[in-house]
Amino acid sequence: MIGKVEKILNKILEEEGALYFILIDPEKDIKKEILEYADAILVGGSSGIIDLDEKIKELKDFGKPIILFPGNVDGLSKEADAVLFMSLMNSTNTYWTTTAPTLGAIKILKYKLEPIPTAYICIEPAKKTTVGFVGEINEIPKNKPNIVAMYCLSAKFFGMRWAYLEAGSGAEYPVSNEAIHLSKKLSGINIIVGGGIRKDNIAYEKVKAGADVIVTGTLAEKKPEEVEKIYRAIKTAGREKL
Ligand code: 1GP
Repeated sequence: MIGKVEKILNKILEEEGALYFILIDPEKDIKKEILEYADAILVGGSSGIIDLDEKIKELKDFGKPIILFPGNVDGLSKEADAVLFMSLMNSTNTYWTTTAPTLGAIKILKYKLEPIPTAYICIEPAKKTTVGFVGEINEIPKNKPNIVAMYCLSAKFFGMRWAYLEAGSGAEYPVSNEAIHLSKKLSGINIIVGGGIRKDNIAYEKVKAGADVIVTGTLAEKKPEEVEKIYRAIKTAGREKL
């Protein structure tokens, strides 16, 4: 069943052609004003979180949906609105494909969090980043866009409505336009792209290639002045796609 948050996201997508998610690592401090540019706030990190409930409460004033992006079962909070309910599809360890989400499921139910079924797919150079190490990935080479697209098709057949193509936080370069294009074309599900996106022209290209959502994380900490430009590029490309 499609929940309230997902309906909001789909509506913005229909009207504006693309979405911008800002990822907050609760361990790090950011300039909160930039959150006005986010269609949704993702909260998460791959390396353990303290005081998650308190951090999320502070973000509620911005009136944006707060979606958890859990790095593990401890990344859940009843203060959030929804959670990317993810399987790290190309992990070599079944803990990350199915066990962690299974262990988290009962808490999600009790906390009344809206699960958004999402395939999490890690692509080169993700192995050099935290998610690649922690998630024990079978890294998809950057020159194999067809494999990325096949994972997205598989995700669709599993009933997942979203796929997150991840190059890893702070990645040297982002997921290729071709991988995004083929994934969207083959699966038709909503494609989220993140990792290593730091410039507005790159965000623009990714949306034109087929990304429905662009995620930036590091930018909020290191170059908050770029956030507005990225937002504008995403919305321009989104409108051009409609
Ligand atoms: C990480 O894709 C996100 O999961 C964001 O990556 O920190 O490189 O923007 P960056």
